[in-house]
Order: sequence, then C-alpha cells, then structure tokens
Amino acid sequence: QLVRKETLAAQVPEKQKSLLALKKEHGDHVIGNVTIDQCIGGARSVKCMVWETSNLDPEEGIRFRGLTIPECQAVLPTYSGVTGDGEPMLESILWLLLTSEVPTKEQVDSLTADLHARAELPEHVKTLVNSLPKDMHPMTQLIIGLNACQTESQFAKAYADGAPKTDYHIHALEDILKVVAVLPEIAAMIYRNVYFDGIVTKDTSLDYSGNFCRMLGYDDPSFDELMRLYLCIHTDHEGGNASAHATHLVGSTLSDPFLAYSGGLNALAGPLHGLANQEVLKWIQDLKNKFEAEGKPVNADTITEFAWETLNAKKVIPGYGHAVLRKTDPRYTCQREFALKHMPDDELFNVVDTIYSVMPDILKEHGKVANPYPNVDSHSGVLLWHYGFTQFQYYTVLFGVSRSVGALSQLYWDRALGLPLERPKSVTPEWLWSQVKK
Ligand code: FAM
Repeated sequence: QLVRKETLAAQVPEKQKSLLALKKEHGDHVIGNVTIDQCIGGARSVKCMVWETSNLDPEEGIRFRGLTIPECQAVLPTYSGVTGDGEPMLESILWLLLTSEVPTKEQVDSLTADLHARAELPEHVKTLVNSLPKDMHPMTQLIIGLNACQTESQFAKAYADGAPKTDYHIHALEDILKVVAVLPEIAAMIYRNVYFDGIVTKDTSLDYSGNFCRMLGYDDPSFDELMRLYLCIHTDHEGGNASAHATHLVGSTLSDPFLAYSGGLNALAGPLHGLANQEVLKWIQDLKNKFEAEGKPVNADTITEFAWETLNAKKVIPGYGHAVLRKTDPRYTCQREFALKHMPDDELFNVVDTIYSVMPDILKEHGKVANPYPNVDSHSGVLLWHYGFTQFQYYTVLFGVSRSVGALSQLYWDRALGLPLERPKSVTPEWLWSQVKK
C-alpha cells in the first residue's frame, strides 16, 4: 500500500509536468541519425524510447535508478536487516525501480506482506498449469500460466468501465503487483510438476525470494541468498532488450500488464536472449562429455578446441557477447564474487573461470563479435547447479520471474506519463535504394 499511496502518487504530477515541458519546448530537437545499417541491423543504438528505471552504459554496465550493482548491494535492505550484509531483497529493488527511492527495511517488509497478500492464484490457473504436458518447455508453460491470470486484470476491467486515461497508472499498478506476486507460484508449480511430485509448499514467513525457494523445494539459507542476488540482477537492463521492449510495445496498445508481460516472456524465451542461460549449461555439459569420452581433461586447451569447433560450425558461444555492452557484464562479475565467497572450489565454477580466461581472445581472433566478453548468462547456471538445481532447461523461468520487476516498473511509468502507442515507421528495400541512387 505504501508503494501506491505515500510514495508513487506524490511523484506523478511533477514527472508528468517535466516530460510535457520537454516535449513542448524541445520536441523538435534532433538526438541522432538512423543509418541504413541500423535500419536493416535491428536498430542497434537507435535512440527512440524513454526508459527511466535503468540505463545501460556500454563500458560501465547497468545502473538501476543511477545505482550500479555494487552500490545497490551497499544501500538496499537485505533479509538480515543489516544493509551491506548479504544480498539485497527482490522487494528492495522493486521499490527502487518503481519509486527511484532507496527504501527502508520497514518499507520493504510492507512490500513483502503486500506481495504475499496478492499471491493467491485463481483455481482455473492451477488446473490449467497442472494439465500441461511435462515435455512442454517450462517457458511456454509459464507464459500460458501468466496469460490465464489475465482474468484478474483490474486495468482491463477499469478500461472496459470507461476509466479516464489519467487513472490508467492506478489500475495498472494493481495488475503489476499481482503479476510480480503470482509468478513465483506459477514458476514453482511448473518446476515441481516437471521434475518432482507436483507439491508446492509455501512459507510466507519468509521474503519473496525465500518463499520462492521453499515453493521450488529448496530449504538452504545460502540458496535463498543466491536467489536474492539472481532475482535482483535480472530485473532490468534498460528498455531496448527484447523482453523489456516487447512488454513496453504490447503495453503501449493498452493491453493490460498480464498480456504485456506475457509478450515480454515470449521474447525472453529466445536463445539470443534469456534462453542463453540454459544454452550455456548445455554447452558446458557437451564440452565435458566430449573430452571425458576422449579421456582428456577440461582445461584451457580443450575449451579452446571446443570453442573453435562451435564457431566453425557457425554457432554462437552462449553467454558471450552483447548488443550494448563492450566490457565484461557487471552482472557476471557480481556472480563471480558470490562464487568466490560461497563456492570457490566448485568444479563448474572453475570451468566457467577457465572459459573466461580464454574466450575473449578467441572471439577477438574470430573477429566478428562486437563484445567478446561474458554476459549475465555465462555465470548464472553454474551457481544454481552448485545447489543441486541442475534442471537447466528450466533456468530461463527464473529469469522470467525476475524481469517482470523491471519491465513492469517501467510500464507503470509508461501509463503514468501517458506514453502513447509505439509505432516506428518501416521502409521498403526499394525505398532504401531510392535514398542512395541519386
Ligand atoms: N558467439 C559467436 N558469434 C557471435 C557471438 C557469440 N557469442 N556474439 C555475436 N556473434 C556474431 C553475431 O552472430 C554476428 O554474426 P553475423 O554477422 O554472422 O550475423 C556478429 O558476431 C556481430 O554480432 P554482434 O554485433 O557482436 O552482436 P549482436 O548485437 O548482433 O547480438 C547477442 C548480441 C547477445 C545476441 C550475441 O552476442 C549472441 O548471440 N550471444 C550469444 C547468445 C547470448 O549469450 N545471448 C544472451 C545475451 C544476454 F545479454 C541476454 O539477453 N540474456
């Protein structure tokens, strides 16, 4: 309740006024050109979207409302209550992204209670998710489960009842908090159905991440801490990545947050985006199996051999490269620090570390990749694996639970600021040719 009343509502009028002034006084100010290469090449770095919850600098990495990951770890409330001791809670970063303010532990605890109170899943969703085939990809199951929750949309009801545009963000917030609240149980149902006995056991005496771990079937405070780190660092990565952008685009038609984020999840399910975290583990398993069969050790030399085999087969090295970053992803670095602290001798961690020692030079030699450094997916699966979470076909679902926080925090502001339908202009190849044949 605090998120809505005392904090957010107070901010909206000021930010509406500011954006209106920018549009009115400087609307025709040019901020960039678009080349044919960008038009054909996926609009890389074309500036044509407002996103306030985070910003991604190619050299520095992500800032969440201006804070780097280490700065978030230093100031955001942790489960222990001692800031800086342990990983920030998911609720802490949800508060930060929504309000741009660093919350107190009391405010975060109120948000934990609010999310637990909203987490009730409609019976038809439980029946539907439990009916899905076990060999259906977990991401497909998650998307079906979330779409089926759309019956709960207060935004859709309010729109149908003729709500004024100036209230859209109020109704959207109810749906946004509901989506964030229900995703862990849908995700846990899928995990328990596919890999275990289908039983989901809640523990709402814990925070969002701790309860999520219990529902998944894990009862290890160290794994709870990993889940807090994992969920926080996957929340937001500015607006141009496919899952954030899809959510923004679908939401811009006034589809409600359930439908908008389902769109985002469909994008996240792609191997070049969120599915890469499962592809990294598959690549490492294939590598280990190959060299074990040949009686060779997994080391810098065999990893190098396997990397060139992948590249020469015209396949990508999963977990490396990025459309914006031109340095090692800080989301990789903070995971590496977690591993050094909690699992320095873990076998897979040492494989990932060895890959990191050889891969950038291999990719530089290969000569095509703009960013030869690791991204978030290069490290995430190895940490999960250490705690026995070895079902890597499921990993992107965890990414999907987390990304709802960033994509939907911005969706609140899209509606609050009255951002319109997104509609870039497409052009034909003939038109492009006509621009250069003078
Ligand atoms: N291995 C092999 N080739 C790669 C590569 C990689 N890791 N990354 C890029 N390339 C290729 C790319 O396919 C392209 O080749 P073509 O000209 O033949 O099409 C060339 O290098 C130039 O691409 P780029 O400009 O460096 O990258 P893009 O901006 O087009 O794409 C990624 C960025 C992330 C899609 C790309 O780096 C990639 O495919 N990485 C592997 C998959 C992955 O790890 N994705 C997860 C990204 C993560 F941030 C996330 O969203 N979760």
